[in-house]
Amino acid sequence: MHENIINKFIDANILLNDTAYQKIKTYENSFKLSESLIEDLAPSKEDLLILTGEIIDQYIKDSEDDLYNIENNVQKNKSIPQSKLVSSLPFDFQILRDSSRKSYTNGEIKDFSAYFGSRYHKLKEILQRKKELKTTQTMREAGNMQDLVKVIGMVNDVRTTKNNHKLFELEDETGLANVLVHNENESLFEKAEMVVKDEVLGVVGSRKGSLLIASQLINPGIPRIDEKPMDFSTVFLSDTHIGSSTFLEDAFLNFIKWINGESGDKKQEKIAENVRYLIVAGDIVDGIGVYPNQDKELIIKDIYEQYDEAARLFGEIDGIQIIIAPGNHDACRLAEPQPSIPEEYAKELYKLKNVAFVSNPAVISLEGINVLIYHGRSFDDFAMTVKGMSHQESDIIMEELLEKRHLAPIYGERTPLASEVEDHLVIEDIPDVFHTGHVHINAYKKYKGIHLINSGTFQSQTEFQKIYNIIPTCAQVPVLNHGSMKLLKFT
Ligand code: D5M
Ligand code: FE
Ligand code: ZN
Repeated sequence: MHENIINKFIDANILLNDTAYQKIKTYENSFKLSESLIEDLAPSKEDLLILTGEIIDQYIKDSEDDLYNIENNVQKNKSIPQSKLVSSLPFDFQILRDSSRKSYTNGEIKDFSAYFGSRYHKLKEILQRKKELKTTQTMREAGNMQDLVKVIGMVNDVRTTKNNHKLFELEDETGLANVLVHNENESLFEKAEMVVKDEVLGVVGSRKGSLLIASQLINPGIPRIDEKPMDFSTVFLSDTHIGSSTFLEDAFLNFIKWINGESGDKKQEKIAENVRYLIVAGDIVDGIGVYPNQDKELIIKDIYEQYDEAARLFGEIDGIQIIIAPGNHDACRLAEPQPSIPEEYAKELYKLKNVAFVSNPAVISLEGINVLIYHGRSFDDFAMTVKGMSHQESDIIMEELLEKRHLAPIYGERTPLASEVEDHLVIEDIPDVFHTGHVHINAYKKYKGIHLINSGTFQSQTEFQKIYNIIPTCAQVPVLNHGSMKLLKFT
């Protein structure tokens, strides 16, 4: 394990001195600390960084500094909150991708095949940009070849053989291939354990009878991106579940006071001054009839009144552009892509001048920073089917979604997908920020230069979550403050 850590640092051109090594080794979560040190400090290819104990102490201190507790310490003698001055600048906010107006389906079988065709072609094109997959064979051609074979296909089926090898059925328009990944090939086998049904994958291998023995599994993948400067701040929310008796109203009111510049210490007030945008990634209200006996936990039992209450609360927020996407509790079609919350349910919210509604998923640009918003329903499927994945660490799932370039590859499990003529869940452009919710547990990681953010919840544990042993992290709000992550805790 510890040798593994050292090798990871060496691969990233970072050498550890003895004290640095001891500090990492004895840290509570040494694996996570190593990962973030490598991500944040990684020198360029030609440089070498020597990591000392002092650098690590400072790094840990700075990270802990990012966690603030905001008690209800309302400030007196305040004239105009600074946020109002900052927000007098015009917002530079654009919706880059929104499926609300493009999404039509009549649910016929021919749409179903068009849908998978669209997914396959979009992802194949991304895969073929890779040098290993510039020239590939179709499944039919590969069936007649003896030596090295390169194919691109959609995974129909994933199985573990009785000898504990992995076997996939891979399909393109011309036929099928049975791909075998030997368990002796450890690193390849590890990758094979991440493969899920209906993703699109490149395979390099050789034929053996009716099998294709894989030597490489290739994801569409993403490159490392350069971070763009951000001279403003964005607040990320999701899963407020307004209308539920478990909605933490007091903490939320405290959050509103902070964002309006009316509470918090000097440091927190400074962050609030910079906030120009607030994104809500779904489940803004608790909805009705979402799970059995939900009504027993509702304080507002009418969906229209739930949105009225949301309008009352979000209406308190001043001088900030708010962007709202739906989740599986909102009054929307459940099948993804979900169109934006309909105006008929949320009349009062629609009256607020500073609120915009987008689909789930959606891509928006905030002053040139591209944010991919996705509620996160497919996390349930990943947590249930992929070894090592869980609701607790949605950042690991988010990484894998980016590498697969698809937000919800698994069809027909917990995530309902609309069989459209176009697959809107393919991740076509690399975002600067990937914002999700749904799991009710905060997560943050910088991955290949992209901020992966799960914004937690303002709902305490429900009866349903007790059954699944989901322990939510409540009222903790991530803020990307001039490009650096702060987590503000509201009590
Ligand atoms: O989701 C609240 C929490 O419950 C979140 O952690 C995901 C989890 N959840 C929701 N539905 C399921 C299913 N079907 N299986 C497993 N876990 C699930 P929310 O969308 O707010 O109800
Ligand atoms: Fe939720
Ligand atoms: Zn949800």
